[in-house]
Amino acid sequence: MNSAYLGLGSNIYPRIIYIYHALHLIQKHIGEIEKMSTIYQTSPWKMPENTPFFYNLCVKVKTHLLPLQVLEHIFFIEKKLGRTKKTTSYEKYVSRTIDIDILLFNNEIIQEENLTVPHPFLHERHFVLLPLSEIAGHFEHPVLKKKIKDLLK
Ligand code: PH2
Ligand code: MG
Ligand code: MG
Repeated sequence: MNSAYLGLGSNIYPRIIYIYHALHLIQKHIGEIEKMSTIYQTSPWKMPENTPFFYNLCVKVKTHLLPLQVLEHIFFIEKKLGRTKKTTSYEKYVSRTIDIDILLFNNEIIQEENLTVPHPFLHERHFVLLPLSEIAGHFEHPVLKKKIKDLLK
C-alpha cells in the first residue's frame, strides 16, 4: 500500500463545492483519504493582482496505484470538475476550479517527463507547507532531508 500526499487548490467559486467534489472523486478513484488538513484561504502566489483568493488543503491518501496512475486519475478528476486550461512552462498560472498536485509519494524521488516528486516547489510555498505540516509534519523531505514542519519555518 502506498501513501500519497496531495495538495488541492481552488480559486473559482464556489471553491468549497469544487473541493468537496474533488475529495469525493479522490476517494472513489485513487484511494481512502486517511488524513485531511484544515482548509486555508490563501493569497494567490505568483499570480496577477486581482486574482481571487484560494482555498488550499492537503490530504494523505492510501492507494494501490502507482504514481503515474495516480496522475492519470488526477487529470481525469480535474477535467471532470471543469478545469479548462493547464499551466505550461511558458505561461503564467491561471485561475482554476480545482488543481490537485502530487506532493509526496512514499519516500520516493520520481523524475518522469510529466511528473516530479517531491513536488519541485513544495518547500517554497507557504500555502502547501502550512496544511502539509498538519498531516505530515514529521515526514522527512526525501531530497532536502528536512522535516516538513522545519521547512515551514
Ligand atoms: N497554485 C499555483 C500558483 N499559485 N497560490 C495559492 N495561494 N494557492 C495555489 O494553490 C496556487 C497558487 C499553481 O498551481
Ligand atoms: Mg499546483
Ligand atoms: Mg497541478
